[in-house]
Order: sequence, then C-alpha cells, then structure tokens
Amino acid sequence: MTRILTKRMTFFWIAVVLFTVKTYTSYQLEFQLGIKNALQSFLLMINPISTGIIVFGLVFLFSKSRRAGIYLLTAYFLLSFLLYTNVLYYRFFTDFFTWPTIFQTDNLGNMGGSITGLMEWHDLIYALDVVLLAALYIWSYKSWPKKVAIRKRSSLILATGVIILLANISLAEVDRPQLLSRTFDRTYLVKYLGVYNYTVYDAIQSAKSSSQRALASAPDVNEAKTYTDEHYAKPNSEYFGKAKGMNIIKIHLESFQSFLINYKLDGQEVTPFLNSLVNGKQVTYFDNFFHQTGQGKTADAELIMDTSLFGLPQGSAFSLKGRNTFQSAEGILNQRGNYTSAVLHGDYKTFWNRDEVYKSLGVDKFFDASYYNMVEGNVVNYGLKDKPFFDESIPKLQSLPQPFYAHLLTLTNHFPFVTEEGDTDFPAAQTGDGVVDRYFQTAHYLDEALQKFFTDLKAAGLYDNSMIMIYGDHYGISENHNKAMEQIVGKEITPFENAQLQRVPFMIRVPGMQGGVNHTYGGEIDALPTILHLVGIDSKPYIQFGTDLFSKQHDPVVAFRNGDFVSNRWTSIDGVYYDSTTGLEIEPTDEAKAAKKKVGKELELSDQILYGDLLRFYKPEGWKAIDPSKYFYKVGDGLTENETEKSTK
Ligand code: GP9
Ligand code: MN
Repeated sequence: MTRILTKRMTFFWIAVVLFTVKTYTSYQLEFQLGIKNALQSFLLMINPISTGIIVFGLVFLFSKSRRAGIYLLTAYFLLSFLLYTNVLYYRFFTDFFTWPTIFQTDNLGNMGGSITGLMEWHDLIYALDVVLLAALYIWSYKSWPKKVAIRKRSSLILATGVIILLANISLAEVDRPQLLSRTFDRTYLVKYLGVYNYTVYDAIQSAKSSSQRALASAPDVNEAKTYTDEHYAKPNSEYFGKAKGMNIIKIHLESFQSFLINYKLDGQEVTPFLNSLVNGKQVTYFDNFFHQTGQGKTADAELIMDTSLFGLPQGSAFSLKGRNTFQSAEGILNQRGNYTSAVLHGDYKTFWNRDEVYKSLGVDKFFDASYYNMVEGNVVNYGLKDKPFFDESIPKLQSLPQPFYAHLLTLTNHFPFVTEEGDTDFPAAQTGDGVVDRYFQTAHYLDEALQKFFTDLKAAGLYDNSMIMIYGDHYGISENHNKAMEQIVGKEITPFENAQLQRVPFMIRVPGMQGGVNHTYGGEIDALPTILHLVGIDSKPYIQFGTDLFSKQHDPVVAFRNGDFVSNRWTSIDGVYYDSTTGLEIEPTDEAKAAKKKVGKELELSDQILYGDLLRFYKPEGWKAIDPSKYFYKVGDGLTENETEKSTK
C-alpha cells in the first residue's frame, strides 16, 4: 500500500479524482445550471476530468520530484481558488465571473462587506482536499522514484486529456449548436464546458474585445443606424413636450422589483408611499416594465437608460467601455435643452468606474460619497443610508442651475439587505431565507425615505417644476432564492414566472399630466426616447434601440440580455415559448420566431457599437461630441467616519 501511495502517478490520480469530486459536487450544490438530460449530466462530470488530466498531467514533465510536486500543488490550489471565486461570485450575482469584471478591482474592493457575508462555514471543505494533497506530497515525495519515463508518460496522459476535452466540445455542440460562436449565456458555457474551460474561453473573448475597437471603421455604424431608423417610433402628440423646460429628477430604487408594489406582508403594506403614487392619478406607472441588465447590474441600468444601448454580454460597459463616445441623455439634454446634469450617490466615485464613464456621458456634477456625511449611524452595507442621502441631497439639488437633469441613486435596498437598529420597525418576512426576509425591511425603509424626499422637494420649491422619474434597476432577489420566493408569491416559480418577476417599476410624474397605470410592455432601453419626447426633443437623429413608451408605434418586445424576451404576447425563455397571458407553453408562430430574431439582432448591433466604439463615427446634425477632458469631479467636503468626533465637538 505504502509503495503505491508513494508514486508520482498515484499522486497525480488522487489529484484528478479529488478535483473531479469537488468540482462536480459544487456544480450540483452551488450553481443552477439547468441540467435537462443525461448528456448534459455526463458532460458536467467529464469536464473536470479533462481539465484535471491536462493541467495536472504536466507534472510528468518535471524531472525533479520536488518541483513536480510543487507544480501540481500550485496548479491544484489555483484551480480550486478559481472555483471558489466563482462560487462566491455566483452567490452574489447568480452568474460566473468574467475577466473584465474581475479586473475591476475597485468593485471587488467595494464588495468587501458582501464577500464575507457570502461565505459559509461549510466552505472550509473547499480547502480540505488542498490540505490533504499537500500532506500527501510532504509525506511521499522523497520516496518518488527518481527516474520516470517522463516524456512518453506525459504525452500519453496529455493526449487522453485532450481527447476527453474534444469529445466534450463535440458532444456539447450536438446538444447546443453554435455554443462557442454565439456566447448565448455564461451558464450554458459552464454547463457544457465546465467552469475551467469557460474561464479560458472568456479570457480569449476579452482579448478579442479589446482588439475590436482597433479594427472598427466608420462604415460599421451604418447597419445600426439603418436598424434604429426603421425601428423608430414617432412621438405621441398627446405627450410630446409635456415636460418641456422642466427639471428632471430621476430616482433609482436599488434592487427594487415590481412585486413589492401593493404587496402586503401579513396584512401590512411594504411600500405604502410608492403604492399611493401608483394608485393615484398624478403618476404614470408602467406595470409591465422590465429590467434588461446583465453582469453590470446597476451600471447596466444606468447605461441602458441614459444611452438606449444595451449592456454588454460580459462585464460592464461602464468599466470596459468607459472611454467610448456616447450620445447620452446628459449630452442631448444639454445641447438641445441647455440642461445641467448631476449624479448624486452615497458610494465613492470609483465604483463601476463612474468617475471615468460619467465624463464620457457628459455628467456635469458628480456628488459622490465624499460630499455626504459618511459617519457612523449614517452608513450601512455599500454606503450612505437612503434617509440621510435624500436629506443631504436637497441642498445639492437647489445648488444646481435649472433646468437640471439629476440622477439620485439609492443604496440601502441592496443585497444582503441590511439595516441597523432604529432604521426600521417593519417586520422581516418569515420564509426562513434571510435575504428574502430582510428585503421587505430595506424596501420599506426606502419607501419611507422617498416619502420624506417628496415632502422636502415640495418645501424646496422643486416639485412643481420638475418631472420625476422613478425606476427599479434590477432584481433584488436572485433565482437562488426562488424557493423562498414561492412562499412570497404563492405559486411555483417556473422559468416563465421567473421571467415575469424581472419586472421593475417605472414611474413618471409630470406636473399637469394625467397619470394612471399604463400596461404597455417596455424595458429600460425605452426610457431615453420616452423622456426626450416628453421634454419635446425628437429622438430620431440618434442611434437608440428603445422606443417611446407613449408612442403608438412603440415596440413591446422586451429583450433580455441573454437573448430571451418578453412581450405582451409571447415570452421566450431558453428556446421555449410561452403565451404571456396564460403562461402556457406554445409552438412559436413565425411572428414569435421573428421577434426572437429581432432581439438577437438588436443585441448584436448594440454590442458592435460598444465594442467598436462606433458612435465616434456617427455625428447627428448639430451634435457636438462630448469631450471627457472637460469634466472634472473634485472630492467633496462631506464628513468621513474618522471625522465623527470632530463633528460632534
Ligand atoms: C454601488 C451600487 C450598487 O455604487 O450602485 O451596484 P450594484 O451592485 O447593484 O450593481
Ligand atoms: Mn443595483
């Protein structure tokens, strides 16, 4: 027995087996890969085997036992680290990380608090095999035979690994044609190729993306322009110019989903103030409005709503393409309506690369956390609590030249939905899933903060001459929590229902304009043309993928970032079509299939614009390109934590 254990070959195979067991178990327990048939299960099992054999098989290339062992242990550790990083990332984003997002160190740093919140005690098991393997190595390597038939053995082993890998790729291609060429969805890639091969694939994709800008040329923008021209929906004269010259106050409700609206927890309304808005007559409430964000979450919502371009399939465009040329809401409103733009947010300016991208968008003033009192009691989780945030924002709004376009981003209703004692007396839900249970408390807190903000806006004289727009940026409760969510919504959450849950509120209040509930299907991509038309600026000259929600020609097909879509008629998820009104699976009509094709096309064209930075080649009449070097965001003089003492003296 001892003789077998003290061989390099044994060490190698033990590594492959441990690695396969660990990876496969985590696939089953940590990720929702949507395994639908035996072939997919089989592929899931063989992908760590091929990775293990190829990577650890290189151990036979080393002639010295000590070096060989160190190589294998390091490789094993790095792959385990990669797996665990994905586990944590997935718990947070329900997604796999991509190289671009991992290089956004500012973001990861800011996630600090959440990262520890995502770790579980049983995660120690992820390190157990590494320790075991290290112990085996220390105990045995001195007895490894000095001479091994190195080359022959290693080529045989590597060839085995490569054959398994090729078989894996071919079988995947049979089950899901064009998997590699079209990058449908990261979950698919991991499901078919495994988390390690996906990481290599992603690295290649990222390198490709940086070369895309270099390769793009002026005519490349024409196809998108032709598409958006044909897709353009002309303004509805009933609404066009209704908010002309008014300030625009855009309020971002962090992680806020529409199911909260009018929801009662044990008979108590969660968001009574928002409910009063949607049930009243002054606000237009779009109850079939969906978020369309991808990995960029908040940053995607901001980008989509301010540019009417989609976020990227991987990473956030804010971080990856922050230096691109944009024809943004800020730029258009400034050039066509003399607006001053501002963003107000209780987090620091580097998060999501905001301090860079805002310059490209033409944001005049950026009041980040450094402008607020970030003192103990005011701060929780990601940054400033919503109540002090809104309170301190009023004088900042008053300081802006009018008309202004001000974007206020809230934070407290953010995963993992933390409040401190005294923040709220609203009860948590009782599903047993802490994330879901606390969500109602932070949402209620946000609702109270908003109510006070409305009162303060009136007192500040900003209410009657401002159009107010309120939106939820993306889901708060990820699919990981659907079991608990089933108790909340009182039904099974099928893929169809899950898509319906991606509704976020979109509300517009224009002084003097009749409101009410509007059932038009739309998404974040439609916000910009809708606003422009309300302030009396025709969106026609610009390349925008959305259409005015009030227009009679509005397109109700709402694209999700992964190519799925919802509309008033059909919902298409993972290749399966449903009737949107009954939720029943249907055979798609040609019209439904055409809608899906169109979704794919617009995502593709939008991606081309971002990757190739194509708007640098497009100049609408009278348009002056935004010059980022003209913008500078100085640090504010708000109080930071260590200044608390000073302030209380
Ligand atoms: C941080 C905030 C959160 O500044 O915008 O971003 P998210 O995690 O929702 O993308
Ligand atoms: Mn967000």
